[in-house]
Amino acid sequence: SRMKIYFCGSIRGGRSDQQLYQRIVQELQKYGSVLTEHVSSPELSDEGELATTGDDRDIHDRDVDWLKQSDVVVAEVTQPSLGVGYELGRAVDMKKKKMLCLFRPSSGRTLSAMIRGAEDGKRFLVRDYSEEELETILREFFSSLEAV
Ligand code: 6K6
Repeated sequence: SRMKIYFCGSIRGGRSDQQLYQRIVQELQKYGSVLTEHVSSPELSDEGELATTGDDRDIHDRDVDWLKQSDVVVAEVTQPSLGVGYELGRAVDMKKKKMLCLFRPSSGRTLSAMIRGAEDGKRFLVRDYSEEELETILREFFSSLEAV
């Protein structure tokens, strides 16, 4: 069966990278099914509102459920987000999940030590990148998984 990919990106933390999330999700769909496509939705504001959604508890419980089901977690971590940090922390404690965090130094930001410092070179990877490297980085990441 296809690989299940959980994509994390900021929602209430701020939506300024939403178009990039869309590109990432499109690219990820080449490698498996993306459980959290809505993170890239242009209809989702930084209030995280969409008429069809339930309350925050439903969102949380459903997302943690999807996180448990996923094989791989890919997070765009340039725009700081409590939700993304929480998802990454929860996923670290779920054994056997492979995680890739993508950070753009061109933003002028410095990534949280709790994310940068979680890198272990195997299960938890942090990659500094620029947008034009996206395809290459994802290709390398997914081919390294096949080799395992
Ligand atoms: C409506 C339609 C789709 O989603 C909504 C409402 N909000 C959320 N839905 C699904 N996942 C969410 C929602 N709000 C936060 N998350 C999860 O937390 C996503 O998986 C993101 O990776 C992360 C964003 O956290 P914040 O703290 O930036 O909101």
